Amino acid sequence: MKLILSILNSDDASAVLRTLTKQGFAATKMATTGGFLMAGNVTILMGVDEDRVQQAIDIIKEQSHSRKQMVSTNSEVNGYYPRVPADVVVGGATIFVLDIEHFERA
Ligand code: 2BA
Repeated sequence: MKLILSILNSDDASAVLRTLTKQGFAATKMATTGGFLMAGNVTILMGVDEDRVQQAIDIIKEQSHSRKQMVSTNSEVNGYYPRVPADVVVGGATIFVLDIEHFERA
């Protein structure tokens, strides 16, 4: 079994979770905050059998879209205010796949 940890734009989370659930995947959604923009995003945790990992990744990728986010001179980024407005491309999804040493439901 693997742990898939994916960080998504909040606007994509419902569609991703709906599709994953429909396909029989178990998932946990957590409200998280990106360290760079300090904006809300969503992290989804999934324990997945190895032979279904690629299917899960494909669903996440299909339903996640990249967006340009304007960082204005009033937005604090890591303790600084940009001198000029800038566009940052955020997403689609940032996906990590980790080995699981032990899994059980108690
Ligand atoms: P944030 O950390 O808020 O980053 C938002 C976007 O800002 C990033 O989009 C990237 O385009 C840009 N960015 C991040 N760090 C930067 C830096 N040091 N200098 C310049 N630009 C930077 P994504 O790469 O699509 O990341 C979206 C969110 O995914 C991130 O939100 C963070 O919450 C998470 N993430 C991305 N890479 C990660 C990693 N290696 N480890 C943990 N979380 C990660």
